[in-house]
Amino acid sequence: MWITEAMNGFGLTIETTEHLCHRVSPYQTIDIYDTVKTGRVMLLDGIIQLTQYDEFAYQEMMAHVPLFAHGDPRRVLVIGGGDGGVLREIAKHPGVEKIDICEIDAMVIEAAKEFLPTLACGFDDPRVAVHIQDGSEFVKNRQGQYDVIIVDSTDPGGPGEALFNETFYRNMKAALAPGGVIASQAESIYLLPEIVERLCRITGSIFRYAGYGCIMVPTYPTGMIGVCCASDSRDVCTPAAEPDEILASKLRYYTPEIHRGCFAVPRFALEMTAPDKG
Ligand code: SPD
Repeated sequence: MWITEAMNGFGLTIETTEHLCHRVSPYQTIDIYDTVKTGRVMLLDGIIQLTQYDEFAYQEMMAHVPLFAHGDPRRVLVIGGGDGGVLREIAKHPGVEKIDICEIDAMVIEAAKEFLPTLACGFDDPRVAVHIQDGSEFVKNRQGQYDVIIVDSTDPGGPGEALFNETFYRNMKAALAPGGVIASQAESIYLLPEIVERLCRITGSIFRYAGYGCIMVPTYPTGMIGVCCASDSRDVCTPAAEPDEILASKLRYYTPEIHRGCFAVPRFALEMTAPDKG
């Protein structure tokens, strides 16, 4: 059986072998399939969140770009990310002391633990504390608590809607310690250019430094997705630290060269991703 994520006039189709899980949470539908070529695939409300074939690209970039842009992160917050993949990547940094994750949907975490153990292993790290709550509420009144905040959200329109507005970004900024860095799932320049533009305008007007980084992910419609990274005190496009040999041996996508290079966007996307200081 073939399944298709249909989005904004595009479709991404994957051949499956078995429907392992279909659950309906208070927030969304959760589906996991085995596939012919791409390992297991997880969909929320019919939108592909990850496949085991290429999830490393997204999770590594979402985690290591902001962590290495910061250089010495100790306290990290993940908003969303209930599959655990971003946690797994953060846990590779021995200097990180505390990892909070705020996921609105406990059933996503349960499904990942049951069917996606290579991602949900991120929850096993003793530094991780899980908060089941709306991330846009959680981040309020946490002044100066985090070195890095990562927003691993679904697309706007579902439970992630509140994670795409300016108030949320202002609250995240307030929750950062001096030197802090944020990174958020920033959609595709081909698929959802209006969302890319919105996020770049918000981050560019709130933070001194901001950039849109491209990530190659063949199982997202249009084959790519973005990470929006921003800080008031660091040029996020340049890593402040680099992986040592041990950490580098655990990575398949992130390199310091990819970190610098991902922020170079194609000519047609320059205006769309330009930080607006207005
Ligand atoms: N268009 C889908 C974007 C999905 C982003 N979140 C993926 C979660 C993987 N940890």
